[in-house]
Amino acid sequence: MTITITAFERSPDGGKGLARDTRVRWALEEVGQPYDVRLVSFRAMKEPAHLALHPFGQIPTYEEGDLVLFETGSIVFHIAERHVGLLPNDINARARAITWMFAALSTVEPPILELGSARIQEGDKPWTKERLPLIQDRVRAPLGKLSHRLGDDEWLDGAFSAGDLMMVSVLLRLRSSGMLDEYPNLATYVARGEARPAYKRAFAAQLAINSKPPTG
Ligand code: GTB
Repeated sequence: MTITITAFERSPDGGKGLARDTRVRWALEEVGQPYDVRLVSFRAMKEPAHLALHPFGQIPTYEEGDLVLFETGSIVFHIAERHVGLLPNDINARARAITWMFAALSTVEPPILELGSARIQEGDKPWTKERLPLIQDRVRAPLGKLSHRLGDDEWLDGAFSAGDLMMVSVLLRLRSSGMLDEYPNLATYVARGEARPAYKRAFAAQLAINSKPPTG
C-alpha cells in the first residue's frame, strides 16, 4: 500500500532537516518503506482538505490506504510496529524502546521547543533576556540526566531503536543554540544518529525540496 506523507512546500529552516517530516522520513528509510510526499503551503495547511487529515493544521501527516495519522510520535510508532527494524522483538526491550520515544517527546522536547520560541519568535521581546537563562536551565535538567544515563553507550538501550530515532531528532533542534556541546556524549550520540545511512537519505530527500530556487 502506498504511503504518503506531507511536508512543508518550503521549510523555514531552508533544509536543515529540523521540520518534523524528517523524523518520519528517517523511520521509513530505516525500515525500507518507499513513500510519496505531498508538499503543502502554510495556507493550504489551514484549509479544510488538510484539516481533515491534521486537526491542528500542521505537517507531517501520514496516509496509508484508509489510515490517516498525525503526530510524529504516533506515526513513528506505527511505522516501528508494522515493520522490522525499529523495535526489538523481546517484549521488555520493546517496551523500554517505546518508553524512550515518550521520554524524548514528553520530557526532553518541551523545554527545547520553549528555548526555540524564546530565541526566535520572542527574541526581540523585553523579557527574553531575563527569561532565557531560566529556560536554558529547564533544558539542562533532563539533558544532564540523559547524558549520565547514556554514558559511553552507543544507543539508549542496546541496539538502535525508535527510541533513539526520536531522541536524536529532538536533540538535533538544540544544535544551533550551542547547548548540545555542553554534553559531549550527547553531541556524539546525535552525530552517530546522523551518520546512519537511513538518516542521510531522509535528510537528502528533504534538502532536495528545500534547496530548490523559489518559483515565480
Ligand atoms: N506535535 C506535532 C508532531 O510532532 O507532529 C507538532 C507538529 C508541528 O509542529 N508541525 C510544524 C508545523 O506544521 C512543522 S515541524 N508548523 C506549521 C504551523 O503550525 O502552522 C516544526 C518546525 C517548523 C520549522 C522548523 N524550522 O524551520 O526550523 C523546525 C520545526
